[in-house]
Amino acid sequence: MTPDILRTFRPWLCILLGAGATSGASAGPVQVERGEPSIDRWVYPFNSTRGYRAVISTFSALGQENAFPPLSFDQRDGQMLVGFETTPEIPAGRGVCGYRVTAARVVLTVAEPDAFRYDATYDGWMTYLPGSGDSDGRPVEMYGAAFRAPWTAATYFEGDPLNPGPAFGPSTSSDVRYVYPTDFPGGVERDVSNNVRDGFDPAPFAIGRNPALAAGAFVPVDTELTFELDVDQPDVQAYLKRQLDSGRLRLLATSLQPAATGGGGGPGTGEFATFYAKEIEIAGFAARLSMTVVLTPAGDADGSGTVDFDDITTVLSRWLDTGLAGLEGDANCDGVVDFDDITEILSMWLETGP
Ligand SMILES: [Ca+2]
Ligand SMILES: [Ca+2]
Ligand SMILES: [Ca+2]
Ligand SMILES: [Ca+2]
Repeated sequence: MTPDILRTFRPWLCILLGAGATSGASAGPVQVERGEPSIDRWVYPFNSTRGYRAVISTFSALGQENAFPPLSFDQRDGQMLVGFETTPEIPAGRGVCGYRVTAARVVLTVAEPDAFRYDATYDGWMTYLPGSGDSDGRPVEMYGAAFRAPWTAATYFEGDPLNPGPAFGPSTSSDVRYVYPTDFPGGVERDVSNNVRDGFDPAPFAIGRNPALAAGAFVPVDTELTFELDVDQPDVQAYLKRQLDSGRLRLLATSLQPAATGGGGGPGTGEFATFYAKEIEIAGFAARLSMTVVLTPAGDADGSGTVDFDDITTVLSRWLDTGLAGLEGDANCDGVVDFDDITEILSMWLETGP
């Protein structure tokens, strides 16, 4: 059946569904606010505190990745893991199609005065090549967090002085860290820690921004950087849905800001960001989360939270699109928009009633 034929049936569908009304499966958006993370850890080979450090830096090892064999370093060397539990406001286990995130932002607060310059836009990988030049500093980026065996998001924990958390990785080498940043292209975890070496531009979930700052200006201490996650980007949305289904959100702040010259840490100007961890124990300084989520019922093709005629319209407008399960129009969560989605909408409608 084609969209044209469906449009022919539209008047009948309208009568059947009572167009304009909504089904009984209606639910408003759910708001989640967290004033501090459940976990924040410095992900860095030489971090001995494993979770209980009060400040966390993000920087690169560009130019020094292999300067000390047999050690090797990821280009995004110092990374900041932050995690928030999303239950009970958002119930876990609804399946990835049981959620749609309409807004998500994380705020990090800068812990050192005038240590790096403000760059609110992504810098392409080629701008990091020797001689390419950059005059306005480097952005701090946020990505999803992926885990390597034997650790998972559920088991990787934050330590304390008596019980240090899991190690950085099985060894001090590149490409092995137990938690790494991913941009989740097509729903697949890929490590973006060495994107300059590997010659590709990842898609950050967010860039740390503060509209009060001037481009290229040094960032004052206690400045807040807001990471507004790009929920309209399908890979970001897919990542967040998976996180909500597990009940835990994990994100990594990373940068390619140059670490200090000499004495280890890589060449460069030493302009890199340091943020407060929750162990600073000063109100308002820890990472915080604000998130808005629609709990979407089966048949909700447009993620509005209700099943109604707009879902039929959405299916028609996205007819035969394919992608990750739960793409717009995919009412039955099988990754393709087709007549089965119409059937799903109708059956859910008849089940819940207008
Ligand atoms: Ca911590
Ligand atoms: Ca720049
Ligand atoms: Ca809907
Ligand atoms: Ca489908």
